[in-house]
Amino acid sequence: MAEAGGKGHFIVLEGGEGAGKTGAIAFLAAELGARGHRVTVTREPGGTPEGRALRHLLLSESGNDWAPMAELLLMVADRVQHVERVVKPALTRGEVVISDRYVGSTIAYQGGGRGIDAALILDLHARLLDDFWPDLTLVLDVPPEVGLARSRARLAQGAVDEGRFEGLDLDFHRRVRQSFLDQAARAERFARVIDAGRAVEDVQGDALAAVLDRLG
Ligand code: Z5A
Repeated sequence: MAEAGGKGHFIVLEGGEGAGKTGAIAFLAAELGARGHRVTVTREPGGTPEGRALRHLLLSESGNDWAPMAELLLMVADRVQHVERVVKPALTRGEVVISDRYVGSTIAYQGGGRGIDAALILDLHARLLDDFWPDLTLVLDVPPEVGLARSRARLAQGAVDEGRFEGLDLDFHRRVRQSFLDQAARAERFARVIDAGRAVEDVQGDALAAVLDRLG
């Protein structure tokens, strides 16, 4: 397994809908910046111009009905472009890269959620991405009922609708959550689960402590 290379650090935040990743990433970027780190904030899908086109195809609700394998390959295509064009160059420059989602999401959504064999996803990751893994993955864990309610409340306030996954049934989201927890249990050293059902300040404080611990 190749860990994130170069001089920088590759940090990933994972979790179900409405877990609080976006807010936590903004907080982490500000805190690390204040400590003198150069930080690149990015996301999947959509961390590159090419990936933004894929993100629209994958997440907009406008009639797209991807077969699970096609959805998987588009997620992987986005990741290859993202790692080659954004993540690795920033790590080579010595930056801390914080990504909103990575391969853990593919294992959770296309694996746990859609039912694709996780071994195939890991094999694709090994072959196409040279088994490139983050230095630290934080799983923000919240029951899907809570996370989906947060996302819907935000949508009601006029957020852009990218609801193709949010619209799936609760069982789908429960399988996604379980997959994240299973992944974290298997990769204990590089993955931390954070209870994201608590107050924002507590969640973000724990995330920062875990990142500072990993950065040494
Ligand atoms: N996907 C996939 O299937 N396969 C893959 O390989 C990859 C992705 C990479 C887009 O991801 C979709 O892509 C995703 C899986 C799929 N599924 N969906 N949908 P995304 O990360 O862009 O979308 P998201 O998970 O829906 O993002 P989100 O709803 O924005 O969640 P978040 O970033 O974790 O949460 P947030 O924006 O920080 O917070 C959401 C709201 O909750 C907001 O109003 C906050 O103020 C509120 N919030 C946050 N924390 C709290 C606490 N602690 N208390 C109360 N309220 C809170």
